[in-house]
Amino acid sequence: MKLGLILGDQLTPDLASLRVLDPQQDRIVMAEVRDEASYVKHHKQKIALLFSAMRHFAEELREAGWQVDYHAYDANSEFKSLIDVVEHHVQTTGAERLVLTQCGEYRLQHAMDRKWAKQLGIPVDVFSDDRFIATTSEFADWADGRKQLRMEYFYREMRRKTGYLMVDGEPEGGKWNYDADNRKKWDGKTPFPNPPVFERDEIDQDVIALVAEEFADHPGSLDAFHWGTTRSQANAALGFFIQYCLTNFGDFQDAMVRGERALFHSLLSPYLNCGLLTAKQVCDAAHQAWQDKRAPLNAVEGFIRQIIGWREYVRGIYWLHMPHYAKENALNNKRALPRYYWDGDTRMACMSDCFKNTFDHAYAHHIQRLMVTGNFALLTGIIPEEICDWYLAVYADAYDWVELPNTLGMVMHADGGYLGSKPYAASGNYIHKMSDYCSGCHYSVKTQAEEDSCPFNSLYWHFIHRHRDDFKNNHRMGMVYRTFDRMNDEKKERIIARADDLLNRLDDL
Ligand code: FAD
Ligand code: DLZ
Ligand code: SF4
Repeated sequence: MKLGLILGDQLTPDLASLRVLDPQQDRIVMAEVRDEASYVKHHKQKIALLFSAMRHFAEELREAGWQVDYHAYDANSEFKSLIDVVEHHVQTTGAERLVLTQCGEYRLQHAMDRKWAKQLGIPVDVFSDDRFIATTSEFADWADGRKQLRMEYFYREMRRKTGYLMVDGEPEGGKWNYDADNRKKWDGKTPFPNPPVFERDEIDQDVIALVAEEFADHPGSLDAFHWGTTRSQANAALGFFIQYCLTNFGDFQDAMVRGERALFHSLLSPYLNCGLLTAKQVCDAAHQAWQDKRAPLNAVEGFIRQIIGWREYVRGIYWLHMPHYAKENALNNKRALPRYYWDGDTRMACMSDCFKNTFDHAYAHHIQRLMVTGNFALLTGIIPEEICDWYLAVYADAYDWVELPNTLGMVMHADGGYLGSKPYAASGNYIHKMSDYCSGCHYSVKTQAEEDSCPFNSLYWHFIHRHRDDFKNNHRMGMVYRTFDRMNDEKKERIIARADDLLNRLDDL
């Protein structure tokens, strides 16, 4: 008899390990455990979503005829970690093998590979996670011999592999990428659809009460817990996105609007990452909308690229370069994460709105993460590990394999430009151009070195100035350095002095 362990982010009925197990003979174990729930201070909604989705999935498996041993969270349990639970079950059932699907975090996978078989005294079979479009070895083959890895080229391979938006081997419409059409500020007119709100069943209610009690000191609120926790709710969320959001997804992909939590984004990442939806299912639905002429090409291409491009690409990089990737700090950052990343209390209107979305919903859309909270951490030189732990904690979709390359590589440029050829550093001007935040802000986006000047403005030039040696040979940064060098000395000094002052009292902004 074999034992199959299903992790919280493996809630997919045709998971690789389930395909090799036999419901008649083998047993499944699933467990809510302290170690997984607290390796960072996960947002309350992230834990609630995972625990509830795990409990619903266990029911789904039982209905399909599986024998499932499920450990609900108990703070006083003698089992603190997954290996504790598995060891107990191996002993009580006499299982001869443990069967796993490759997991999403190096920390756990490493322990499984190195320690579990020895500790359990039985063989451990690990199957590749084929819910992804590319296997980790396929990515490694593609990366082999390339000096720099560019998402765009990998993405084209994935387009060819999947056939999405391909006509006779050529990209639909003649172009691979329609990003240039996807940078509009919101027009102030197109109405935002209200994201679906799901009814809570008994399982949800039990879990929400448990999380409120046991994880009270974790960040975020449970008041607006709207995530789906079953496969059918996740399917409904996908249907909602395709019907009401996809058409405008491309146009307003980079826009930000005060008080609007999702705009036309899909809110599907938590379901994709825990296995309630698969990448193929989501891309098939978007592709079908294009074929039925229900959504324009720039939107469908942009959406599919995020999934078969970015999502697969960051996973490939993660497995190619862990564990040393997590330790990189190419810009030699030394500053601690400011207080407001945890309490949300700041006079910067853009940051405040992103924090509110984060704490109320365990969500922020990509541009909020990249160009506001991420950009601020880049400009101020936050220690990569601190900002990475923050992103890993506060979002319902956060798992190391996807969070780390996005934060450490894309946002913090801490891998020395391996993932992105140029840092995504921007002044307040970018935020002003793409949002309505600045009109309601304590600071003025128009000035750089005054008492009330937008912090992003002087911090941007401070970043450019202090990293001249890091970027002076980067041809994509040439224009920026020329602009800086053309400023008169007095102006430069005032801007740098203003930034130094802000950096000295970073917690007070
Ligand atoms: P949409 O805008 O609707 O996009 C559709 C889907 O594309 C997403 O659901 C997601 O699966 C995928 N996607 C889009 N961009 C990326 C990307 N850069 N990397 C990987 N997948 C992408 N995404 C996570 O899933 N988990 C994380 O922990 C995570 N951490 C991030 C940290 C930082 C600093 C940044 C800048 C981005 C991070 N992202 C992460 C990527 C992206 O911000 C989220 O996937 C997206 O905001 C999720 O919201 P959505 O489902 O509404 O996305
Ligand atoms: C994120 C998470 C949380 C909060 N809790 C659990 C848990 O109690 N049990 C479990 O199996 N998985 C949990 N997870 C997801 C895991 O952390 C995730 O499966 C691993 O990190 C591998 O990606
Ligand atoms: Fe953000 Fe600066 Fe605009 Fe204020 S003025 S909202 S701090 S970009």
